[in-house]
Amino acid sequence: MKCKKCGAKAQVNMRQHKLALCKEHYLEWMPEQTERFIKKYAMFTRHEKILVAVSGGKDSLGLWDILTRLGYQADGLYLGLGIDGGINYSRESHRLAERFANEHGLKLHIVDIEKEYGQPIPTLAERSHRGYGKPCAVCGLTKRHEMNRIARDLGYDALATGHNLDDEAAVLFGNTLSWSADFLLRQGPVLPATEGLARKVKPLCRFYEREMTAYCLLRGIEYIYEECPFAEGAQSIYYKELLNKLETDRPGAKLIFYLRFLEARKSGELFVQKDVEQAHLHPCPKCGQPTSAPDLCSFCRMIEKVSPNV
Ligand code: Q46
Ligand code: ZN
Ligand code: ZN
Repeated sequence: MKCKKCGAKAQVNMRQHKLALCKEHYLEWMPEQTERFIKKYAMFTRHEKILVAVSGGKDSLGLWDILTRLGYQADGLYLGLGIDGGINYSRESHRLAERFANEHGLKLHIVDIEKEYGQPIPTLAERSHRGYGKPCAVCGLTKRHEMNRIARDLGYDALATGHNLDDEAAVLFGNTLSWSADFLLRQGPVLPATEGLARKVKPLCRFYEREMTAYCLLRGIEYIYEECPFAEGAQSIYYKELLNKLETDRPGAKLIFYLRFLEARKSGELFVQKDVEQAHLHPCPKCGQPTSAPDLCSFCRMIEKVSPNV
């Protein structure tokens, strides 16, 4: 297989795009494409300050690297969840995130959940009795709350996460199976800012997971290979496997599934945009983030329940 641009030996073959590229051209192609998506979906401009949620994995570090190479003002945010799982997961991911920041002279904000709220995620989950023995519900709630808090308090214009096409297609697949209209309406490359909530953007949403892996390997970015130990058995992983089977037989199927959804939603043919939910939101009296609950938001309620003195 030869590079389509220079004829040298190709390092990455993307059947889904009918495109093979050598290392040099692949490392040019990824930022070019990212820039195209950022503009197409009007995610942010060069004058805006971006906060990248960095987990130490390939997607978030790859995203941070690409945005920096493109000349965007992008700082990082690492959330220390306090997850060990026998593999030192949080400590190792923290080390890699910090190492990347230091090597590239970038600013990384660090929030340690245990220091901030008295308990690491697994203990918060256990004590609040949420999530049927898995900490993921509490972890997701906490991550959303903290990312938004930091983005807002420190005056960032947008919060960027490293969700790739495999992540987005799996979520879309799950939401389609249950026709969850509210979730379908909110899924997309950009979620505009609303009162108390930062704009959220996903610049990698059109890249396959293997494209991100190839990018990090060819760029020499050291990232944590292990998934969070609690991810095992997650429904999203099962959906990813199903979609991968489909993709093997029909290269490009995952991308078409996601892109056609975005088109259908934009055209308004399949989904009717409604603003009802927005009307019921009010700021949480404790943290100020919008909530539809009558009093405190779910995050503050969870923290109160677990540690009444915080
Ligand atoms: S939610 Fe669950 Fe993830 Fe949190 S506890 Fe791990 S698997 S990190 S994306
Ligand atoms: Zn080439
Ligand atoms: Zn609150």
